[in-house]
Amino acid sequence: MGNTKSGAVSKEILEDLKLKTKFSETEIVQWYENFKRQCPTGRISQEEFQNIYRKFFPDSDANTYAQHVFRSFDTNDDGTLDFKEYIIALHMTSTGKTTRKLEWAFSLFDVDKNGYITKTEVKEICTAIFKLISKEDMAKLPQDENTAEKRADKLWKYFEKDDDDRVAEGEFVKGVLENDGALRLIQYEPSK
Ligand SMILES: [Ca+2]
Ligand SMILES: [Ca+2]
Repeated sequence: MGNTKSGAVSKEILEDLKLKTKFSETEIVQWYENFKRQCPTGRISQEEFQNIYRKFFPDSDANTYAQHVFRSFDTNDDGTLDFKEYIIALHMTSTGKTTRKLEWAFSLFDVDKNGYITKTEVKEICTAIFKLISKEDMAKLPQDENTAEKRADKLWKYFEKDDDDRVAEGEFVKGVLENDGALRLIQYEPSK
């Protein structure tokens, strides 16, 4: 309702998004209308983003993980997600086991954004993932991955690096693509 004209997505952003994602113009326009309805300011703050995550994980502490995800999506580092960042995030996280998704996973693990992942960063993200895991799922974890440290150790082994080495993006993507075990450890999907 109201003035729909001024609320339309700009041609420039539209073209850019069509290029960067496989979404159609119709899809992008629809998402934009949705986005504007739910987020009239046109920007999602970290707090709003955390609130969204909390709804998906009502029985656990999603805050730390949500902070990391937010950081990985906020590509221009201005502390908010605009429509473009939001759509690219949607594109990267919804396309399954693709190189694109793994590049995003890499940026999630690269906490200090220096282009490499260290074992300390892997531990940090594993700790955040652990806070997401529900009590029920926690009880079902295998012995060798039932703490954040063990999960990080196990994941790190897939990259065949020393503890003080670092993993570049290509090595990360390759390591995860070649090992289903690694793919499972970089994420948490609730069992139901
Ligand atoms: Ca931003
Ligand atoms: Ca890093």
